[in-house]
Amino acid sequence: MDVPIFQPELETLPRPELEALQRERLQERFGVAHEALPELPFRVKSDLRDAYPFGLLRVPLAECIRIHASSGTRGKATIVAYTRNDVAMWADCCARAISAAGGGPGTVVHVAYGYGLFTGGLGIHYGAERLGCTVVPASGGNTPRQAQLLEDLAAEILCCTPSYALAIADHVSEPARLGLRAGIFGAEPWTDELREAIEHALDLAALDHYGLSEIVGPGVSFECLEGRRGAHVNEDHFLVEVVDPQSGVPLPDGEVGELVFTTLTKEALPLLRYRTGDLASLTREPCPCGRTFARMSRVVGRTDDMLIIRGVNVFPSEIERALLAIPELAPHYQLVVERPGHLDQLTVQAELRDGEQGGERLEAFIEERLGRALGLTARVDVLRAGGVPRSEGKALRVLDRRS
Ligand code: DLL
Repeated sequence: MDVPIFQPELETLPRPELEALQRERLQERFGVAHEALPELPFRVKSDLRDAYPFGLLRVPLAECIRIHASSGTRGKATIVAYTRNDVAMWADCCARAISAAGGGPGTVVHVAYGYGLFTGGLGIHYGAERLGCTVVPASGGNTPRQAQLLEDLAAEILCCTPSYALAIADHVSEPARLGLRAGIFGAEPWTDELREAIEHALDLAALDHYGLSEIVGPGVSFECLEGRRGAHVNEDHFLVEVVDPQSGVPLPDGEVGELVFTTLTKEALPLLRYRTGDLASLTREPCPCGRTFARMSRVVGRTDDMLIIRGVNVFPSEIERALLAIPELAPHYQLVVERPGHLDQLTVQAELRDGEQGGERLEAFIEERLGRALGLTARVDVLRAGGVPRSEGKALRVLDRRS
């Protein structure tokens, strides 16, 4: 496979040079020596909330050309701002990702991430323009029309949340009639099992894409077509650490912990050691694509989305993996947690594939499977095809009705 690299002089920089560049930028931006980093305090989301809206800006607001906000699904939204240089750097980061998905000048890129305060739409859009692609700014919503546009305009790359990719696929009868080659999917957790389901439903290579508004938006890390085992962190702009979520002590490569980022080039809203709440591991092993940037694993969970059900720790991703291994089920589900009396009750709402038969035997079988995978009793409701609500952006997987 020969996929061009957008900025090879940076993306394939030998690691000693890359690390020297990081040290230099850390010193220049924050006056901090790299060795001193593990001793420094963390920044957290509440620092941004407390400084709402512009308390952490390091430049006058008049020098900012763009405002975005985090989706605010976990409390009040946080405001982020970008200088002109920040927007240009961000576009480069997203252009790298699109290039790694096989995009280039003239590639039709369909962006179905939401446009607006959410960073997904405009972030990827600027990256695609930077690369010289032909961008279809579809945004979210009107799903049947999305499917029609994909076919009519022959987009080769689809960008949206993985759950929305599946919702679009509901309206595609013959995936092979679309010209899709790759998908850039992120903004929410997903598993390799869901990757397979999407690849099958849309006949494309599905790539993971990670980012968060506080750091920049999309473009923090991206998978390449050749590797497809972890997302390259744009390490010339974002220094990444993985720390023990309890003690805050940095962990070695390969161990799962909380991702912490330091922005090395951002002007408007630089952040030193920002704790993301996202759990993943890192590897610096070489990748067949030639990029030297460290790769992060999939986000396996969040420090705050672990469900504690009757004392048992459960990550929604474990349930996703168990459900998607059952051939009768479609890749849509929702988890409902209630406390009808004194005890928590988890109900897993799964969905039948078109043409499959449900019934009590299937439900009992799934309950048994989940029991073995999670060490926990869950009630299972198998809904007819189309029964689980579809999302247009980030899927709402968990309805916690306990409080
Ligand atoms: O979701 C930015 C983005 C847009 C990323 C488009 C990728 C594609 P926020 O709304 O601030 O920003 O949400 C950030 O979403 O801390 C993770 O918990 C989660 N997240 C983002 N990408 C992934 C991913 C955007 N690939 C929060 N896998 C992050 C798992 C992800 N979780």
